[in-house]
Amino acid sequence: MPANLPPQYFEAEKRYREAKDPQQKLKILHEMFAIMPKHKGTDKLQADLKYKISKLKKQIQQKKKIARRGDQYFVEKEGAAQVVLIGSPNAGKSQILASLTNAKAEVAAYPYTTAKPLCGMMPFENIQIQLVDTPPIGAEFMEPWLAGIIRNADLVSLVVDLGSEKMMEETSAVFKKLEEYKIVLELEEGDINPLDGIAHKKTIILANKSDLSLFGTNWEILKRTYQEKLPLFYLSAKEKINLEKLKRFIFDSLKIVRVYTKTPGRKADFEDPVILKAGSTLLEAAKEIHKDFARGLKYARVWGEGVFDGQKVQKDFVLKDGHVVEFHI
Ligand SMILES: Nc1nc2c(ncn2[C@@H]2O[C@H](COP(=O)(O)OP(=O)(O)O)[C@@H](O)[C@H]2O)c(=O)[nH]1
Ligand SMILES: [Mg+2]
Repeated sequence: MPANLPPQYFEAEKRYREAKDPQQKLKILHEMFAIMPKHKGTDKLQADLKYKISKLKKQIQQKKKIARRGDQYFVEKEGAAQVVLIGSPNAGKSQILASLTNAKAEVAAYPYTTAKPLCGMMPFENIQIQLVDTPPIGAEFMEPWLAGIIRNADLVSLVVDLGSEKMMEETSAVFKKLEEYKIVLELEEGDINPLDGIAHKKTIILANKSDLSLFGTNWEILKRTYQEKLPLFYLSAKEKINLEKLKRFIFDSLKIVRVYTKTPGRKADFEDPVILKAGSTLLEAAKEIHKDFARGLKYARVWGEGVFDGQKVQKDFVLKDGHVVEFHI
């Protein structure tokens, strides 16, 4: 049966797509639901809208919770993941934020320009990744609240200054300072041991200023010292060397997958992926969307890498980046 949607519905849908504020989006979704004629032909569309509404409500609720914590500088997570940029003074953290996002970071040749965290959204393909710029860390200084921000981030990017004569000293000072705050920078994220409270943070090293003449020497030293421990990547934020590859590198390091949901007989929504940890199963994806979804889940049909089109899969099926999923409840 055709849905026969009235023109007001399409007008509202257009406003929905253009709206940026989650509260506004939610209002429009309710409006769309009200306008839509309720009959067999719109069953799937109704379910789709209900799902979008519940997901958005959940997101808004989550934001409120975080805001209520009241920490002076707590950066609310936004987008697919949060990546914090840390490092010694003048390494180019603010320049990286400025080059990858629309944020107006203050870049300056003197240290301590950045006194507060500042964030911006880095577009990558169809998602946005949040970058957080922070004040410098050195042997003798670190803002105490920075520890909370690092602990909370999904990924730590340690920015290293390839143009500095003191690159190695500056870099090891960051590791040491963080250990005073019970933060260890590591290859993989680890659980916090309740006995020692140490946070093991998944970290990548971004070696910046590859345009400078010390690059060759310093990059070799850096690799020799750290390549067994942490993933390394060089770039020049200022001269825009390797920036596109950097976005991919950050995305890959986050180990997240994007899956797209569809309802039977309709196309997938490729604009609004569900973000999951790599290795997540179908059941975990369902939980991420809505607890009712997970409770009633029978099976799903999946399209994409490693499956044939519409392959029927069970709850323990591991989803891959780009998979299209049709849940059957
Ligand atoms: N040559 C060069 N200079 C850079 C690069 N990135 C940043 N800088 C310079 O390094 C200085 C410190 O940069 P900034 O982003 O403020 O460093 P932060 O203290 O880590 O935030 C500024 O003078 C920048 O112009 C780069 O890729 N190459
Ligand atoms: Mg700065």
